[in-house]
Amino acid sequence: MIDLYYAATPNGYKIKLFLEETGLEYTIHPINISQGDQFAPDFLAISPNNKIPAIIDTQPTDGGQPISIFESGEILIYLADKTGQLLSRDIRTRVAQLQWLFWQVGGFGPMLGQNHHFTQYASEKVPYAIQRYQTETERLYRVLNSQLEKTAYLGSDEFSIADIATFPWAKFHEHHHIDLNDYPAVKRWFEVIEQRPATQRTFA
Ligand SMILES: N[C@@H](CCC(=O)N[C@@H](CS)C(=O)NCC(=O)O)C(=O)O
Repeated sequence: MIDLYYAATPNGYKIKLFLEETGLEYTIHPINISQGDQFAPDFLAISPNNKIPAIIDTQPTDGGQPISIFESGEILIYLADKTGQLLSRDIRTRVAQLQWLFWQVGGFGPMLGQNHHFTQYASEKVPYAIQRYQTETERLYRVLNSQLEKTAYLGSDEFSIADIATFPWAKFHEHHHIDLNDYPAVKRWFEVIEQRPATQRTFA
């Protein structure tokens, strides 16, 4: 059983999407990040960086005490290893998939998050910041498009946790002023993942 500490944000959706894909049993514990739940001592004990998502695996494969994990990239790798799904065992494919997973957690997520912040939430309009993050967002979409011209999914022709990490951010492309028609390979990839039953359940 997986306890998922969750809010309906791109980083939260990643883990829900994995759990829906694999059928692992899970319970959602909502964390209201607008009201400050992420700063509660009980939550900080699991997620010291005060961010969702976090999980507790109450039945780790070693049969020992529950394991708690924060950081979406590590949660996805842990769950992929636990289930033997959605991360290749082939060394070369695994490298390709993991480098795109890290590309997402280190770039595509944080930069698009800054884009959302400065274009939608900031109380003050800061043209320099808006332009900086919009330019970087478009660059990242070009990088994504170039890769998806070469492989069906991120890093390989197999759907993996790299796609699971990236799709929930691309889902909000309109929020970061991206027209997918300008990125045809991303559009093709996006539409294929959008149709997966687990994706439909995750975003229902
Ligand atoms: N690097 C973290 C980022 C997680 C993150 O940014 N979570 C946001 C929601 S999408 C959050 O919890 N924000 C609350 C806060 O910053 O106080 C991960 O990949 O798990």
